[in-house]
Amino acid sequence: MKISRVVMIIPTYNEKENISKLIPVLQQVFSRVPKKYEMHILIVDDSSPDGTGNVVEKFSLSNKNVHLLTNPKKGGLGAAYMRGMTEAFGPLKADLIFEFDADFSHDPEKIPEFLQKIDEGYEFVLGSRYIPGGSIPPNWGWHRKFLSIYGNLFINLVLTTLAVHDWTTGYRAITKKVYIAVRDEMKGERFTGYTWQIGFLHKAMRKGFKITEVPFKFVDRTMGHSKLGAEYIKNTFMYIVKVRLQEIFAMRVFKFGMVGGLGFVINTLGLFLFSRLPVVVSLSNALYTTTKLSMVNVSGLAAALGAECAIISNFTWNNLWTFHDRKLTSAWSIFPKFIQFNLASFGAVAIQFLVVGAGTAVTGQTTFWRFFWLVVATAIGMVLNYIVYSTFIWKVKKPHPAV
Ligand SMILES: Nc1nc2c(ncn2[C@@H]2O[C@H](COP(=O)(O)OP(=O)(O)OP(=O)(O)O)[C@@H](O)[C@H]2O)c(=O)[nH]1
Ligand SMILES: [Mg+2]
Repeated sequence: MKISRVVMIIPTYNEKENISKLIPVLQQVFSRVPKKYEMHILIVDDSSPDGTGNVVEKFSLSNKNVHLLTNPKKGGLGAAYMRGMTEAFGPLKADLIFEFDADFSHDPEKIPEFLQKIDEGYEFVLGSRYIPGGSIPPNWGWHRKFLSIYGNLFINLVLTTLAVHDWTTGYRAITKKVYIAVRDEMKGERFTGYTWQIGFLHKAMRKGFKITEVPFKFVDRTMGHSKLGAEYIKNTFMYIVKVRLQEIFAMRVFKFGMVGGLGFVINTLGLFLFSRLPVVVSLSNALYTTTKLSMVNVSGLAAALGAECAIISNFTWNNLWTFHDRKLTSAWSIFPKFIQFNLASFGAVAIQFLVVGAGTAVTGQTTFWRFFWLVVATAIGMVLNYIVYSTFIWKVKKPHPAV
């Protein structure tokens, strides 16, 4: 997509001195970016008591590319950015926005470098403090340094990615394409400062956008006050753990495991209950008298009934939950698949018998080895079942060829 209109979104709360110095500095940098870019500034002010809004309004009279958006009350950084982006990509017709702080922590001289990366085809550019050429202020206290450095490492670990070095940075360039893809998921949740940044980046990353980093030296604010508080740290921690858990819960393998676990409980309970049910006892007696098969005893019959209950539960939950995106709905597709499912389950049990039998034949029948082979056999059975389910029973639906 051709990028021509760029809006720098700057949220402010009590930044009067900073903003009156920052706007001229930004205009200066704008005069040096390639002519194809039309640069704008959008200040999102939460009715700052110090009159930041009035200062911006004065600027906007003589600077046509300076815009002010006023929120009636302080609503946090996430809400300010959400409104700012809606305005920038909507009425202001931006192709690209920047997230930028008012307090001079973000070096404006780096703006052309961000634009260069966009030119190269990146869709999301982060200003990073933790790659060569970037830095945090040397005068930061050890706890803030520690939190910032190890906090980022921790986020990478929890979210199992190493692609990004600065998750919490508030210096970013974001294309409209990324915004469109991510915005709906960002609505409806109340984001504080860091969770907004982490959440937005994480969603964009999972959608596979092209992301890169530009190093910059973070400068401590000299005017105004920090809005960073202790509750930010707690919120951030809770947020990333929650996000990761949600991801795990959404994983097919996890659901498959849960359904299997429930099946195991049902199986065990069924064995216990059915073997005590008078009707099962008399049925087994009747069957034994007619067939004379020794396996048709009470526990054999109870085991079979318990197993079938587990199979029905597994089939139902896998259909409704694990493979809900490939759900079987009509009776005539469910019936043959249910038969296949039964065969696969019996197959898995047969393989387990074989593995335990062959294994203990080699290692001997001690309790340890029996248990060991049972675990191995169960693992093999589960993997095979998963393969059968996902490739035969709940096949990926092929789209109908166009006629
Ligand atoms: N509109 C709006 N802007 C906010 C709000 N909270 C913070 N900001 C602005 O967001 C930017 C970043 O906030 P800072 O307080 O600098 O947070 P920080 O950079 O993490 O911490 P320090 O640099 O130590 O102050 C600044 O321009 C703030 O004025 C808010 O609730 N509403
Ligand atoms: Mg700051």
